[in-house]
Amino acid sequence: MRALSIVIAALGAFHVASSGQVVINEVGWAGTVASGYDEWIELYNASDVPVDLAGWILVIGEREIPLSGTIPPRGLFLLERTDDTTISDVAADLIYKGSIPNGGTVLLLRDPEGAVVDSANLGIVEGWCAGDVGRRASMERISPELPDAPVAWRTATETRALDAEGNPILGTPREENTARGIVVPVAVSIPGAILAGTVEISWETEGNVEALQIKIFVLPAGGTWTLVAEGLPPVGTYELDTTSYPNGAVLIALGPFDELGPRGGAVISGEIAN
Ligand SMILES: [Ca+2]
Ligand SMILES: [Ca+2]
Repeated sequence: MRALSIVIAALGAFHVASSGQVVINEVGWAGTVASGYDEWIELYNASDVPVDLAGWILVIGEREIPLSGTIPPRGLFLLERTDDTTISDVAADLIYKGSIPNGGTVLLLRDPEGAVVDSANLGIVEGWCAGDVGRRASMERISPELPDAPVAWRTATETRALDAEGNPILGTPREENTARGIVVPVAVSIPGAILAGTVEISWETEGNVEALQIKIFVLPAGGTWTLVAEGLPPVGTYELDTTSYPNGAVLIALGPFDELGPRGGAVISGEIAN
């Protein structure tokens, strides 16, 4: 019963809906060792049918990039900036123009009807959920099922491709994200979707949970993600005081973290009504 309520909550967290289950899977916002301008982005089709990207738009900050081409079922799609040598040993699916600011921005994926079906870095005040400009490491989504949130992204630590000068890239362009291999299941529940006063959030992390700490983030309506608790045990509860947030839609993200970033998590949508 508990598991069922969790699944529903997780699906409900796709507040941006999903028409094709295409997600922004990886963002090479820091560029590469060869050039900080050599940015790249990877999309993933999490569905069992091909998706024709004609009419789709990837929004990077204020810039709109029209997409074209087809992503096969469970397939990846690589966008390289300016030319195909950005990732020198992997063929791009689409070449685009325009920069991704190192200081952070929001990426949105819009389907032909204009619906926002996914995002990356939404609700972040400054910088990025993950990635590293010093090592030119990408920001990998740890699971396509996990909605965009601070628990959904991790800095890439492995190499699967070469940049324009033949240097290894910390990232996995057009390859499955290595971060997916370290996901620890966590079940999260709240009493209901309407939240008032103090609300108990409970969670259970499965598997090898040594050296993991739970972090909880809250994204109020029209606001930004805030870390509200950290250093919590793998199984536990937390009393969230909702009265400090405005009434309206709210997302609560909870996940186990190791020293390098999130290892999984859940994003629950609710509505604050005090
Ligand atoms: Ca290439
Ligand atoms: Ca990848």
